[in-house]
Amino acid sequence: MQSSQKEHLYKILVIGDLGVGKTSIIKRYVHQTYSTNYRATIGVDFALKVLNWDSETVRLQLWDIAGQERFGNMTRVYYREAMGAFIVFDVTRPTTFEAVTKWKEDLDSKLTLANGKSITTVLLANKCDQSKDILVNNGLKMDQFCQENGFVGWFETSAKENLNINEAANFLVKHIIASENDILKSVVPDTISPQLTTTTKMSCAACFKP
Ligand SMILES: Nc1nc2c(ncn2[C@@H]2O[C@H](COP(=O)(O)OP(=O)(O)OP(=O)(O)O)[C@@H](O)[C@H]2O)c(=O)[nH]1
Ligand SMILES: [Mg+2]
Repeated sequence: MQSSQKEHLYKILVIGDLGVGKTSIIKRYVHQTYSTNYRATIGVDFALKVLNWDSETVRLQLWDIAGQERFGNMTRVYYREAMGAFIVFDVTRPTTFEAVTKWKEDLDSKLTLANGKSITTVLLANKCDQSKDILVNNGLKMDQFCQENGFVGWFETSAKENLNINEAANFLVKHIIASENDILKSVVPDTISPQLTTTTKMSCAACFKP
């Protein structure tokens, strides 16, 4: 029965510099469409993607944040309660890769999970249909960059040719579910510890008489 199915709702941020392809990636992922026209996002847009995940339902609430917001003060508001993020750059424009660490710092400084860790973040090297950038071709260097900067992984994507977008999303969801279990584990011991201390003080049986 559908009503007995477990459901997850995750807020996912999609951030990165102007024109790197955030909106195109989301449109491709959610609506299976692509356009060469560029219309800059103003503020934030939303999209919902529903996934069947084993026998459960995962709803991804995708927050498509305008590249120009890096220079504004609204990101703190947009980031609130997100569980995961994609940081996107354009492989044909090195300045958008340089901005990746700025976006990551902005995110980590404004949002942490209940266990104090930063949210699960995946790096997307988009427009890989256009250019084989030296940086991205050197996979080892990218792996190291991810490790040093707190990304769980990276993917070469193309919204135009529909490359690796589903794979990147599944990878992100898998890591979010793992981190959610981690948070639950870290919270439970705190709630039961007061009961443990009372049991050590049960030296006087009379105290427990009605
Ligand atoms: N060749 C190629 N072009 C792409 C790809 N993804 C996006 N584009 C093009 O890049 C331009 C910008 O794409 P958008 O998705 O609007 O970029 P954005 O990151 O949402 O930009 P802002 O909303 O301004 O932050 C558009 O003209 C797209 O057609 C891709 O994978 N390959
Ligand atoms: Mg956009």
